Amino acid sequence: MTRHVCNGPRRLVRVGSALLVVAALIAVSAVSASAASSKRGPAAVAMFEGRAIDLASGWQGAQSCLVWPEVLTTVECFSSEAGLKTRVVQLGGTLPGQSARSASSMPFTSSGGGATTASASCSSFVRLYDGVFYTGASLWLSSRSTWLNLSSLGFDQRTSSFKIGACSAYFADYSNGGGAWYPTWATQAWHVAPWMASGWDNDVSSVFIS
Ligand SMILES: [Ca+2]
Repeated sequence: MTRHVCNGPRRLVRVGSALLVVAALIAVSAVSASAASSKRGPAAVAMFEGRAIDLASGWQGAQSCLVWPEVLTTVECFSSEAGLKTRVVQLGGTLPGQSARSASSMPFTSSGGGATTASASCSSFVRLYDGVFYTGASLWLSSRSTWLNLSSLGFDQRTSSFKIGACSAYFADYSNGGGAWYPTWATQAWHVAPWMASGWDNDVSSVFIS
């Protein structure tokens, strides 16, 4: 009597003990936003206390600068943010918070509510601060649909806190939107940040207001 002993090898395919983590799978969800980058940079020359200063080579004592090319022919700087606010009101602008009381209680915007009018400037400003908790020198920006390079404004890699206005924005590591982008969920309309996300303190080089 013969027995067939089937000795076929059973292969246990063992998955290697190391689990590969593919860190590069972090989806950048906002790529679809059409970013028509323009090489047109904002003017580096600003008016401060009656004289022209070159922002790219330092603010020379100015504490707050207003970049509003849709209204002003040059950038204007002030010795305090209060002075800037007075100027904005004088020019017929609205200060953030004046008409939008719901801002502070809305850390996120609903995905369906992206209705913003497509004008050249946002109805309220993106405000960047050199210090945490909105202290130190501040830069107010309003121009939409173009990358604003902060180096030409003397504010490259200085942002340590910020307030977004009525229009969502993107912050980039390099000029013209290059390099990594600041977490886009954190720069939606009305978002404020008393300090930067990890790794982003004094790191923002360009800003896009959508
Ligand atoms: Ca800073």
